[in-house]
Amino acid sequence: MSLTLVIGTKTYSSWSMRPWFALVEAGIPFEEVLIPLYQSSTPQDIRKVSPTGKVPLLKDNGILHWESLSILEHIAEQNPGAKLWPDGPAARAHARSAATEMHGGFIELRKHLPMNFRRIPRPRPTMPDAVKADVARIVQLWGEAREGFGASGPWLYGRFSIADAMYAPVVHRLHAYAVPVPPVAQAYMSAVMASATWKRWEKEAAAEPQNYIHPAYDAD
Ligand SMILES: N[C@@H](CCC(=O)N[C@@H](CS)C(=O)NCC(=O)O)C(=O)O
Repeated sequence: MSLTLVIGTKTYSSWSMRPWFALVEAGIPFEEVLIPLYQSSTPQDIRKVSPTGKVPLLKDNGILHWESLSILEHIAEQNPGAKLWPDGPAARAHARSAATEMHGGFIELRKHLPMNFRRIPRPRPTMPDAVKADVARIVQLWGEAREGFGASGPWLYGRFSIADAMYAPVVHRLHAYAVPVPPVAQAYMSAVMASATWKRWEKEAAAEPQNYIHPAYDAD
């Protein structure tokens, strides 16, 4: 398998982080191509390779995959040994539903708490009720996963799965905006942030050049 993953700036690109996280965590080799976001050339640079004008994109032996969850499904299908979905019908149903709920939802959280790996963790001055509702639903889902299916390890369903990749940027958001969460969610977040994969993304984001940085991102 010859894989190329096209991603955006690691500091900001939450959708890029998802398939990257799964590939690295599963030890699947790939070539990374990074297109910096928020540059004057960004829209045309992404359009050259992407039918949607968005990243991430995966090229597998010349075949293009777009949309983060579709990319993750392809990675899981091509790498059955990596076991990127949990075992058992109930855990799989929960994990697939939770991953899809993330892909299509939590709009308010995404809008008000954008991913920014350079942010020094601190709360926003105000937190809209709609964001609080998204957070409440997320911690409910994480609690169900951890308490119902997570006994074998620190990830949502014990072993690492695509659901963890889908929620990795949410872990960052809740941490970076110092959002209070229950102990089960906090323990899960600490485990994700302690992983070598997380630390690698964090280190590579911190090493991005200054001209990748969008000043408006850290306004409050
Ligand atoms: N639904 C898409 C969302 C992709 C997306 O919004 N990507 C952002 C970066 S995180 C992007 O490409 N932005 C570039 C732009 O809008 O110019 C997915 O799941 O991959």
